[in-house]
Amino acid sequence: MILLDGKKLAQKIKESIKDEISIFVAQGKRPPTLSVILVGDNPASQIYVNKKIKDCQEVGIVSKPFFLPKDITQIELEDVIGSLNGDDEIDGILVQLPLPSHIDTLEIIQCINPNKDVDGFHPENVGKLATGRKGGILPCTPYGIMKILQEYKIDTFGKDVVIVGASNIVGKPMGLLFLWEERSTVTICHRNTKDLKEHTRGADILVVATGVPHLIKRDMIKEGAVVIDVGINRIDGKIVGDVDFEGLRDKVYAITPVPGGVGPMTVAMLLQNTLEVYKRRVGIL
Ligand code: BQF
Repeated sequence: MILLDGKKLAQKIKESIKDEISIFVAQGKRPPTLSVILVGDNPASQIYVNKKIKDCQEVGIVSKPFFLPKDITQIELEDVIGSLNGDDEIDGILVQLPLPSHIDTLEIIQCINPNKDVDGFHPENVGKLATGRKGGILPCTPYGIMKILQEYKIDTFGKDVVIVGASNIVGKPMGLLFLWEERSTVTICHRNTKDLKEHTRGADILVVATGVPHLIKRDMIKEGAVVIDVGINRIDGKIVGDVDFEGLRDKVYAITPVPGGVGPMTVAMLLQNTLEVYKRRVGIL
């Protein structure tokens, strides 16, 4: 069994981002700048935002945090984004999800300048992903998963890929990315899928992003499959994935651990996207 060490790969990517930025700064350029917006006090969101701020600092990206009250109105939040859109010193805008339920999330995402949309959630970037057009920004988690597969030389050509979970953040963009250049045959399963096991057992590559702890059991996969676990579930103090890692470990070809698998790669690709939009803005690309 090959352990797909996302933490190690994320560290390597962060090193190269750091080196690249230090060269730009030595040339007298301003550093990349990412604004990070957190609305309310969701504890998990606070942890993620703090991790992103810390990782920015580690690689030389200036982060500008905005901690906004949970009762902020739609218009007020849109105004904050509007002012960041118009600020030439800001390269990237990140709105931490989920937003409070009185906020229309899709409407907020639409307000972000697509050239500053480091999460890749704006419809213009989603459209470019869907049509295979270059020049868009890829969503961090699917992008990070592709980097893991590349790093471990796991070819996607002609493979049967099954994705469990059809979210706009992971499942759907992941499917579109596997479909690029018609490389893989993609099935996306979700909560209304009739017989989940029937699909997952056919997967050469299985990506699971459901938020259901240990949903995927040993009898649900094919021998020698590659299993990518996107789940992060807190169960009495312990963090577990959507995959029963211990049950699967001697049946798979390769598998990501939780923690230390996909999660660190998501944050690394956020930094990568921030560097990318910075280079476009400053005219390096
Ligand atoms: C690790 C996220 C669900 C909902 C909103 C490292 C992260 C997580 C795990 C992290 C995630 C998940 C993030 C590990 C960002 C990934 O060592 O295993 C890093 O910070 N993530 C988010 O911003 O919003 C979420 C999951």
